[in-house]
Formats: sequence, structure tokens, C-alpha cells
Amino acid sequence: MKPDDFPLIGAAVEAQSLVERYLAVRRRTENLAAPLSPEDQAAQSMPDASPTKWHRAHTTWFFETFLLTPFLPGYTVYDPAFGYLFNSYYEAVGPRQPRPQRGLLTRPSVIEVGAYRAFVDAAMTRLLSQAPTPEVLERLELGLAHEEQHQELILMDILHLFAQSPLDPAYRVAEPRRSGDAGPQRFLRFEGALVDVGAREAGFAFDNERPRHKAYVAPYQLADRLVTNGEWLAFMEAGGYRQVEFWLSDGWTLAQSEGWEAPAYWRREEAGWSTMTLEGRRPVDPNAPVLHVSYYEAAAYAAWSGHRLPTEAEWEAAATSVESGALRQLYGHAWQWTSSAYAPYPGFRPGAGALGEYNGKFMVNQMTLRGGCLATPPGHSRPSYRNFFHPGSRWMFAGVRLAEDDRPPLPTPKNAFLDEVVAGLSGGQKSLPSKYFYDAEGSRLFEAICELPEYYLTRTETALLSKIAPEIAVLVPPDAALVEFGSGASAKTRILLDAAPQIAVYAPIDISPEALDSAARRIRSVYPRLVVTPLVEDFTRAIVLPDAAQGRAAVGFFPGSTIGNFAPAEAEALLGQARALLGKGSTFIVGADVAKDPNVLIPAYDDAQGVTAAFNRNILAHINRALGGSFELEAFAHRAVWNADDSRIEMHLESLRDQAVTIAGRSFPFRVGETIHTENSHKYRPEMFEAIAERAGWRVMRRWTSEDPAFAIYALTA
Ligand code: AVI
Repeated sequence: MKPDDFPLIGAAVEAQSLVERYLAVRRRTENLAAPLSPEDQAAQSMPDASPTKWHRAHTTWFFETFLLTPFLPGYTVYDPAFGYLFNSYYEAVGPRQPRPQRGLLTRPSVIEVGAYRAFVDAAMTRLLSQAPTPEVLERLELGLAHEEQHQELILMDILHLFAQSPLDPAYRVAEPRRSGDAGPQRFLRFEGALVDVGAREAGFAFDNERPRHKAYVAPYQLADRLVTNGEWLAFMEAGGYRQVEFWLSDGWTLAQSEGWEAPAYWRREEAGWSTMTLEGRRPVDPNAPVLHVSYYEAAAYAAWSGHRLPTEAEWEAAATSVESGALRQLYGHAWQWTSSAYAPYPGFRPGAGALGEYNGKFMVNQMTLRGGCLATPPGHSRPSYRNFFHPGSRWMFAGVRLAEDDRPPLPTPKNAFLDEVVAGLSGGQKSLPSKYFYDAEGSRLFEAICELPEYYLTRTETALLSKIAPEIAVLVPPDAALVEFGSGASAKTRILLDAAPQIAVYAPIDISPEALDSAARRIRSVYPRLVVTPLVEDFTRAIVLPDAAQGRAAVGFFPGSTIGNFAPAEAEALLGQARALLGKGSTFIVGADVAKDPNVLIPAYDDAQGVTAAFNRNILAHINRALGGSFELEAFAHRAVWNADDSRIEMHLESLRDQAVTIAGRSFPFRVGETIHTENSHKYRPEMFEAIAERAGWRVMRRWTSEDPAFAIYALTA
């Protein structure tokens, strides 16, 4: 028996199921709020986020304003003041509490908001039980979808609030869960075609999903899954947040001003990165989709990886095509940024009255996201659903699905690292830039080198520095800023800080955020009165000092003979640039190794334990890890040779057989005996070094040289 056969019974059943559906959505909101204390529900952590209590009241106001007041005869509003408090943005309805000040609404209380909800629910039950008109039914659908949107907002906003808390509260308790290996990211191919975009006329959809219309998509490919945290970490490690060439201009400006170096909520811990989740702070799961990235970051990642973001039409055409089953993680994980600006579809006209303000007036300056996320209520999303946010927002659960044009991959290398590797391995004498020794493993191996009996440089320089520290201290003006170049572990810095307590600011510059972070933490704990302002930057590119160092007398510090790793012309340019950075009147303390007997030099670069050999080969491992190279490390031997003509130790990696190595789809042949030149370590006679410094605009004030093995420290002045 179908209800239609018995009109009266049918209408009653229908009304009952309508009421049930209404109450089920309303109950879900209350269940989401249930774990939250009244204090949790009242706080507002930023202008974009609203208190849970406000969400609960606003969704109620929506039903009251757009359904009960116009359609339930005799209905009087629960409290006339609530129209002001809980109107979100409807100009046609009247003035409202400013959005950034919703957290100031300590009243009505959580209990009163509960009573308001119950009052409106009772009235809605009456309205829905009285043969609702098509208009009521249409508005009911909108009200329910609206409330579901706020259910997701409650979770986004509470996560943002909890992420501000030093206690890292968990919204819900759950066993730690690690995702399984996401498997390789595959690209599915889609034909170029005139496709249908947008919601059909039947069934509920928001106005921004209509009218359905035709759009042409050129042949394209779409990733079968979302970008993972592990892949995002590779982007971070390759310097993705520091390489302007991958960033949109506005994104770069924002990333710099906000100091972005990872997705929102990520925090560097001793054991690796953690992130804030609804279950509290958890280690970043490398296999899970990356979350809390802005459009700007998504676009930078796509550019870095040699791909692009999909357009809305591409996403929707793929999600509704027969192949869509092969697309993983379409819904329920992360909203996926598209490259489409949030704009009206052809023929779109906002509806009349206040509800016409629902979506249409926001159609500028935002980007569209597709899919749905882990906080989206079940059944809420659909292929035509258009979510939208400002390109800099990060608090929603937004991630990345990559796309690309369906044509042969662009031959352009995907990043500067790859560029330089390709260039270095393509010439006659193959070479690699020595800066690429220093990934995490390379930095660890270098620290081990500094402890080796044969590697005299660190020991000798440290001893000399301790001896002459009082003489250096005399050159340091009061309240000076000590600026260290390529500071690494900042071990030698403490000698200067102890000898010259007049140093007020310490500004270490290093490319490695991890090394800087731990060094800064260590220095801060020993010198609590010192202002420590680390600068994550390639020191050959630094052009402005951190604010705290500006306007102070600057003392540069460049120990370790790192200057020797640059060719004379490069060293001159670097010293010149340091002069510009430190300013007129500044002092620059530079440590540089001195030319000596090759019988002392060679073992320092070819030690008995093989640590330097491992350090040298690690550059190949770094390429394998970061660029997907196929180097077999055992097929290359470490060589250290003294080049007397150029007064330098050269490190090479010698191919032990004829072989070919592939990197990012390119093949590089090696003959047996052929070498890759990986490093120069110049050993300047003091006059040579001083001539270079003078050509760079410095005057040599002092020079101190250690007993054998000779190592020199220079005091330069600008
Ligand atoms: C960082 N730099 C000064 C070291 C040097 O001595 O040239 C790097 C190094 N290479 C091999 N051993 C150490």
C-alpha cells in the first residue's frame, strides 16, 4: 500500500517523516555541541570563526525568520533581540552583531539557546504537520542544508579554537589511527569534451549550483587520490615554502607576513611534526591527505610538483563520469581546491528577497572547492556542490587533488634543486652544488666529521676563538646585534656571547629551519636576556636583517671556513653582500682555513672511519630521496684530491663502472672512472683571503692565526 492510495493517511505519514527529518538534523547539531562546555561554546578564536553557541542560535533564527514568521499563523518570535544577535549577513533582514564580535555575546547563555532551539522546534513541528505548501517545503530543504553547513562550521571553528589552547584539547576521544600506505598517485585521463556542469532542476541544490550549463574541458588528467602529508613534507624539505618562483604574488606576500612554513596547525616537535585534529594534537600521519592548506599553498605545491589544480568543470566532469569509481577520496576527506574563481554560472540570478543573499553576493575574490571533508555531514555533499573560501584561509579541512593537461609532461624541471642537478650532470666535468649535502642526514654526518681526529678545522678554530674572544669582545659595541651566517648548531657562538655580554640581539641565518629552531632554543635557554631572532634564509640571499637587529651596530660572524666552499669570485660577492647587509661601520668576524701540507689536508677530507665518504655519497642519496633519482651509492667511490693550482681540496665521487642513472625521467650516463665534482674547500694563504675581502669593500682590522695546523680568524670592518 502506497500512501498515495489513501490521501489523508499519506499526508499524515509524509508530515511525520518531514518532522522526523527536521528533528534528526536539529538533533545532530545538539549532539555535535554536547561534548563542549559552556565556555567552549562561547569563545571566538578569530573573526572568521564563530562560537558554537552562536551557530546553534543562528540556525534556529534561520528557521524562525524564513519559515515560522512568514508561514506559521500566529507565531510570535521567541525574543525580538535575537534578530540582531543571530542574523549572520542578511542586509534585507536588518542590522546585526558584527561578525568579529560574536564571541562577546556572553548572553543568552548556552541553556537559554537550548530553550530557544526547543521553542522553535516545537513551532516547526506544528508548521510541518499542517500540510506545508511547496514554498515551505523548499525553504525547509534550504534550512536543513543550511544547518548542516553550520554543523561542519562548528567542527572547523572548534578545532581552530582548541588549536589556540596550550592544552591542545581533544574535541572527541579516539584511538590513535594511522592511515595505510596511500599507494602511488595515479593520473586518470579524461577526454576533451563539452560537459554538463551544475545541478539538474530536480532535487535540492543551492542556487550557486545552477543553472546547469555546458562547458568545454580540454583533455586532462586528474589524480586518483589526494596529496598526502608525506608528499607535503617532501615539498617542505625541498624548500617549497621558501622558493618564490612557485608562489602567486599575493600568496607569497601572505606566506611571508604570516611566517608560513607548514600547513596550519602543524608544529615541529623533537620527534617530527604534529598537527591539531579533532582528537587533539597528533603526530602528522604521512599517509593521510594533507589538510588545512590555503589555496595559495595548494597552487604552490601544484607548481612545484609540475602539475596544476583542476578547474571546477574538470573536477565535476570526472566525478560524474563512468571512471569516477577509480577516483579515490572524492568525498569525506578534504575539500579540494580548484583553480576556478567562485563566480556565477552563466544565467545565474540570485533569488528575490533576503534569501537571494544566501550565496550570490559572495561571488567575488574567493576560490571554489569541491568534494567534501571529514566534518561534512553524511549525505550533505554531491558532485555539483560548490564550496568557496578566500584563497588565504586555512582553518577549513581543505586539501589538494592535482591535475594536469593531457599532453606529454613539460620538459621543465620541477624545482631549483632539480634544475641545478640536471645542469651539473649535463656538462663535460660533472658536478653537483655542495649545498645539497645538507639534508637532515648530511647535517648529521657533517657534525660527525667535526669530531673526527683528522678533521682539525673545528677543533683548531674553537681553541683559537676561545683564546682571542676577549680581543674580539673589545670590537663589539654596546647593544650590538650578532648576525651569524649559516649558523647550523650555533656551537661556536657561545664563546662570543660569553666574552661579549654587551651583545643584545642574536640573529642566526640558516637555510635549515630545524637546525635554526633547535639552536635558537638552546641559546635562549642559556641566555634568557638575549633577543634571539632566527632568520630562515639562504645566507647568500639574505638582504634584510630581522627587525630586532635593525638600527643596532651589527657584528657578523661567519666561522667554520664555509667561505672556503665558495670559489674566489663567489667568496668576493658573498663578502660584498654581507657588507651591504651588515651596513657601514659594522664588524665581520670570519674564520678561514689556511693552505698547508697536503699530507695533513687529505686525511682531513678522507678519514679512516669513512665518515667523509658517507657524507660525500649522501648527496646522491639526497637526490634519490628528493628527486626520485636511481643512484646506487656503492657504485661511486669517495675521492679527496689536493688541487695545488687553485689551492683547494676537491671532493669527487668516482663512478666504479659504466652505468646510467635516471633522475626525474632523464638518463645520465657515467663511464668507469668518470667523476662528479661535489665540493671545493679553498685553503687561502692569508694574503689571498685579505685581498678578496678588500676587493669586497672590507678593511682588515686584525688577523689571528693558530699554531699548526694553521687556521685563521679575521676581523674585518666596513
Ligand atoms: C662546511 N665546510 C667548511 C666543510 C669543509 O671543510 O669544507 C665541509 C666538509 N667537506 C668535507 N668535510 C667537511
